[in-house]
Amino acid sequence: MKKKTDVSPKIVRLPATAVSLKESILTHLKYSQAKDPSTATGLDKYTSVALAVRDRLVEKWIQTQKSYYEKDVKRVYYLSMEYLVGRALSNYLINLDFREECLEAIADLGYSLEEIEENDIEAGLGNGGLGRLAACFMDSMATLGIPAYGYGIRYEFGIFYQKITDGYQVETADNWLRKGSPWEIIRPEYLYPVKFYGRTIHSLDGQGKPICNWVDTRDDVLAEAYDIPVPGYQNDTVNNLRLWAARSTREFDLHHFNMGDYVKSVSLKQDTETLSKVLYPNDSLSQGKELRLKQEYFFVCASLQDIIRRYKRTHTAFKLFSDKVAIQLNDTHPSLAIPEFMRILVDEERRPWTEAWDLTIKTFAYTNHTILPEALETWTTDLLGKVLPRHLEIIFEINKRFLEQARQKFPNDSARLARLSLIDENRAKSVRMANLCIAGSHAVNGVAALHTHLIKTTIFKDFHELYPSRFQNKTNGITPRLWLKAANPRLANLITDVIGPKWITNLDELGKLRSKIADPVFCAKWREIKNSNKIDLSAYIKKEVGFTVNPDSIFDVQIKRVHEYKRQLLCVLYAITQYIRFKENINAAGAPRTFIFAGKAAPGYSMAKLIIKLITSVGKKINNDKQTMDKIKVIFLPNYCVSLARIIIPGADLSEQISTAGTEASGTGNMKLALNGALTIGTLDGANVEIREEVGEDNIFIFGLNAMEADQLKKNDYRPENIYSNNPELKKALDMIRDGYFSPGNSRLFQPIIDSLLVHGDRYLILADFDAYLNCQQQVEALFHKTDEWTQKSIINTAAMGKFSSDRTIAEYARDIWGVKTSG
Ligand code: D6G
Repeated sequence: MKKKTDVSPKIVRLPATAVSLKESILTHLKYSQAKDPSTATGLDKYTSVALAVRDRLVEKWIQTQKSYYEKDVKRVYYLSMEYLVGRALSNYLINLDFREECLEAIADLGYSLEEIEENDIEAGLGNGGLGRLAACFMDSMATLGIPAYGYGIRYEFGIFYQKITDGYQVETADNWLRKGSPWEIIRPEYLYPVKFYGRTIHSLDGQGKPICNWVDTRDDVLAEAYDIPVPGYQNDTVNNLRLWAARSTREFDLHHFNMGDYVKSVSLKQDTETLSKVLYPNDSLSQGKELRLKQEYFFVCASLQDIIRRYKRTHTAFKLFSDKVAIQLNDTHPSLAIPEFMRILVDEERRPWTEAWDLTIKTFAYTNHTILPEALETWTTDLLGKVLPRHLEIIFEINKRFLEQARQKFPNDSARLARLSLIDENRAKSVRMANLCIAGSHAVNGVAALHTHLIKTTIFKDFHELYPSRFQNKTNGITPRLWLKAANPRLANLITDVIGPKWITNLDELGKLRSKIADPVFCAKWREIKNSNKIDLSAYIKKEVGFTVNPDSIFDVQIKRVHEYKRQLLCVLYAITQYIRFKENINAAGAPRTFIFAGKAAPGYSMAKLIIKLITSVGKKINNDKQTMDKIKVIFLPNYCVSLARIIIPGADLSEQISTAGTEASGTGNMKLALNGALTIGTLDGANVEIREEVGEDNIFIFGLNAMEADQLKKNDYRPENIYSNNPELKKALDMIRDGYFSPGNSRLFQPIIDSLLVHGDRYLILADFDAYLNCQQQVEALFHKTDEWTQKSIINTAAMGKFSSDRTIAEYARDIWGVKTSG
């Protein structure tokens, strides 16, 4: 028999060439997918490409993680309930600088790029801005070489898929994992128990010290780790995003199994696993549901066990913990990490309370994302005490000690202490999670300058007076890798041709484009690119919703979650007014306009859903009106998501950022659109204020009440009905909605919208800002006719976006909050 020769295996670093990649793809097609080219489906091809690309990440991934241990670095842990990463493949190809080679390999193999992309399902594990911010931050942390970890939940169903049926939003489940994901690697060795319910027993230990046991828990689950690589941009860092999936603690429930009820025992297993089943589809709205509370605890409990396990690999005592660990809480959703960390230190590690609390404060930092009262999380003490009895006791103890300290600073001020308290004694007694976060963190930040000012002077005024040095601003940012290089290759290439590629990791470099505004050749190229992008977007619109739009019209874009405070309604009212003007005199109001809306509404938020129905109904009427159809269109594109944003944003002329001043904490869509050369029409809200500072007031359209004026108006005698009566154009638009012009056969359909404005006080001051908004749109019209000037302003907008790179934001967190170095 012929003897097999044993050649000692050598692992070679896989070359990043098209030839080698092609070979890897074919290897994966055969050995991972068990297919040959004649039987390979689109999914097989995609998976093989993805695995071949992933292979090229793996060595850096292993090496990065190993070096973190070897160097015993300080690690940053970003705890977020949401990560809206979008499609993975193109991200990876950009950051690995591997796109061209990959396209070549795909072409050589005769695969269609479209087919590959179609199978690259977007991971929509987030609702909107907050989740997308977490994804941008992961990208920047890796790019800046920060030893960072993202922790979150591996929802089986991410944000719902939005269909529009008969003009209404219809939600369908987003089964993103149905065909598996080649990017995640299961780590069954990291499996942590998470307990719920039960009761506490207090006693004394052998040395007479108090001890607490949490016993009789039920519905316990296990958290199982799935790792997703996060590469930096063309560096050797590959960080880890670790998402937890719920697993049953008992593969079989013994009782039922012994009774012979096999099916029941398996279905009980299913029940406990529902914990990581579905993302709550609410943005800026807290609902107080038990399952949500359990999700929040599930993920922080697993994450803390993992963080401590990793710390203990190189350290025995907790003394150095906060020198080696920084934990950032993305909003209050992970706030239970604070009492959980205290529980571990005090009950399990037997550390004294004061030492534990000191470590907690040094370790944790909290980002606030909203001042809307309905979004601030509270949990009733009844519910929290039932689900997590020990944690409620710890929160009470934290509160007792915290209020004692506050009382020393503010003696005889019981009203203030009631406001500072972690417990709201009014209404149903409940825990204020934001207060818990501020008490337990060394740094609290808002996400734009105005927002930070507002939290310091309104909702957290008392806290700011108690701990002035804890409060900081960290204006949000976006990653230029995704939002310019990947989303808008035409523009990215032009920019690189002119100023070189440094902007990709140093966005301030874009400032160099300012010198080009006087160069007519460059301006012409800039304009051509916008036009090409608009033509692409028009084709997408035609394909998706069947309407033909004019690429020469102003592409007026409002893309974001649908929420009353964001005021999609204001924009629709303007669209109706324009329509009436065109109807009355077709040559009246100048430039043709295409309004483009996209956004999801929370499934339980009926007013937001009705606003979607209004937009689609107005669109249906207007888009089919032969008299005006060349002048005005109203488009609603279904299922807004990262992939759709990438299609719309490069083709936008005008960016609508028109929230009531004082309501939008930052916004990041405003940054994405301006980075791609759209001009902003907006209020002085969120980061718009800073965008104005950067682009200059001549290059942005600002209108309406500022935050102080809006607040004053609401406190005083605001009478929207008077504005309605006194403004004939507004009145006409509202009357048309009320009288069923856009809802033939159902004239009362939109009555709740009218009532919200005229009967219920117009909480978001739409009527108060209407006139100013229309006047401002007039200026937009006038400028759009001056093509050269518009183009110059578009260039200036892109040129001025340096500040809004998430690299800048993350560098500030690293320096001011986490105390870690960046490689930049
Ligand atoms: C990633 C990459 C893998 C590494 C692991 C480390 O999955 O190579 O071993 O992270 O995880 P921890 O042990 O640091 O949790």
